[in-house]
Amino acid sequence: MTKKTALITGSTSGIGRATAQLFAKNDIRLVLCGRRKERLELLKNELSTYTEVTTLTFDIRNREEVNVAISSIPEDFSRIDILINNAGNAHGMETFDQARIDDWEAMLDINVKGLLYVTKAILPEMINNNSGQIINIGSTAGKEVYPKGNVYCASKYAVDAINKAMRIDLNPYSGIRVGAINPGLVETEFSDVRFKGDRERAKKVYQGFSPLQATDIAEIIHFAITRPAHVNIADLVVMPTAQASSTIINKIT
Ligand code: 8X3
Repeated sequence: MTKKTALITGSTSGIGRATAQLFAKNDIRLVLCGRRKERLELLKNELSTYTEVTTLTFDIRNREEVNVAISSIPEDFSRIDILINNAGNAHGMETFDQARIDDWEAMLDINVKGLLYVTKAILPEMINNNSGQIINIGSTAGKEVYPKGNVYCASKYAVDAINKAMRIDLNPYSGIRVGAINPGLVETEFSDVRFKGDRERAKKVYQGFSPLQATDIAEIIHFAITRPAHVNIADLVVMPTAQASSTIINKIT
C-alpha cells in the first residue's frame, strides 16, 4: 500500500503538532503548515526520522500567500490524501460590548476565511483524484454559545456550517470524505493566546479537573483517518469527562 500524505494547518502547536507527531509515527507523509518558520523546521527535524516531511510557511489570513504556498508544494508531496483544517485561535474573551473588533476580525480571518482558502486550494486535486479526506477541527464553541464567547463561537459555528456544507456539496465525489472533530477544553497554548499571554488567567481554565490533552484529540483524528473508505466520522464532539457543557465543569476547588 502506498503511504498517505497529510497536510496539517497550524501544525506548530497544540492539536496540530500532536497530530503531526502521531501521523509521523504511523508512516503518514507530512506537509506541515504554519506561520512560524523556525518552529516548523524544528518539527520537521524531529519527525523526519519517522517519515517524509515538507514544510509550508504562510499566514492563513492572506489568500495570496495561501495560494502561492500550496502551489509550491513539491511534486512528490502534491497528492494530498488528508487535509486537517486545524489552524484556529481565540483572541480575547470579553462581553460583546467590551470585545475588540480587531480580535473579532482575527478570529473570522483565521478560523473561517483561512480554512476556506486552504480547502479551496487543496480541493481541485482531491476532486481530480476523486479521493481525499478533510477533517475540520471545530469546537464545542461551535455547538453552544457561551458568555463572552461571542465571535469565537460565531467562527466555530461557521466551521460547523462549512463542514456540513462541504459534505453536502462534495457528496457527488464518492471518494471524498468530510468530517469535523469538535473538542471541548484541551490544555494547549489556546488559552495563552486567548488571554494574550496572561498565564495566570490561562492556567485557571484547566485547573481543578483533568482537561483533554492535544494527544487525546490527535488519537481521535488518527482513528477517523484510519477507518475504511465507507466510514466517515462526520461530526464528533469530545469533552473531558469533567465537562458537561461549555459552562458546566466539575471542578475541585
Ligand atoms: C475551545 C473550547 O470551551 O474554550 O474551542 O471554547 S472553549
